[in-house]
Amino acid sequence: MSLLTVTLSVTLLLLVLTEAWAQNPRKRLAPPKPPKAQCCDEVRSLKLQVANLTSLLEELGRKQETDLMNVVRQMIELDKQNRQQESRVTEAESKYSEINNRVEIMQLQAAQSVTQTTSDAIYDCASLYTKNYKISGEYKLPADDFLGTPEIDVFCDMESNGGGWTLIQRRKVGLTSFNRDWKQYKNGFGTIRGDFWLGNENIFRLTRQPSILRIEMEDWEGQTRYAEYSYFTVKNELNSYKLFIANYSGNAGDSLRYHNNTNFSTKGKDNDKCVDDCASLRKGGYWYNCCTDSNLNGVFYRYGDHSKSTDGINWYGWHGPNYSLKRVEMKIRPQNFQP
Ligand SMILES: [Ca+2]
Repeated sequence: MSLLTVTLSVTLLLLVLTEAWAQNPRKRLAPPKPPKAQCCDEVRSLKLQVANLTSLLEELGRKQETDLMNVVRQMIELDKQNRQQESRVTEAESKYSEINNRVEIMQLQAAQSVTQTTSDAIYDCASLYTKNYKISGEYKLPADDFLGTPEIDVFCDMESNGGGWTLIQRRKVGLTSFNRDWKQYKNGFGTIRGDFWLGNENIFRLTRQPSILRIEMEDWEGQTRYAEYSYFTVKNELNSYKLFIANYSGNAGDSLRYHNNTNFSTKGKDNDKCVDDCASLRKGGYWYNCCTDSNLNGVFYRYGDHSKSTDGINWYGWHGPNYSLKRVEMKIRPQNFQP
């Protein structure tokens, strides 16, 4: 190694050492920066406070929302309870008024039976109406020699179109089968406050006085229609309770005309004008022709099933052969009745 090289090396080493010494103390001696650190701490603490406040606010908001929801829920529940109570009151009221009506009717009938003479005999709901029985409901008609009727329970409609109507048929509940035999249709069946057929024998006797037939119907949409015949009578059993109707008026269409001048048929008694057995096809007792333009004693179908069959409670003039009505009432009144 030459002297020059050694000298250079030592010089370089010295330079490096000097540099290292010069940097180290500078670092060690760097002054602290208290103002900057203090500011950051304050900001950090403020930020933390803001964050805390924000989460507190959020929590409060959530709590308020929950409280509000609870209040709304309670209000809905109260409203529901209120409505249930209201409907219970309404039900009780209607039961009460019904009982009241029955009591009133019974009192009136008791008074009537004491003062009754042959000249003001009670044949039907129309004669009750003219004697001031103006509440719709169940009545007992006494046996009558003129019409040849036994004592019968009837339902009187004292409101529709002037009142005085004796119901001969009703469909509204749907639990009573109308697919019955001759004898049952002859004597009547069902319950007078629900679904029933008054009986062909009773209808024959009641319509010995010139009568009007009124048919009221309701569909599953709550619409109502009616058909009225100012002439209505049926023959006696020997003549198969043959139907005679005339002079249609109404808004349901004339769907009984097709059945005019036909015999009554039931299950097991095919009196219709058809090769087919209409009563078993349409599952009711009726004045079947070949077979129907209406089938008011057909099968009661509920909403949803009411448009699937052709043996339902049909009135072709309104809803055609594939629509079973929700409610039907057939009622009669003497032609000479003055409301
Ligand atoms: Ca036949």
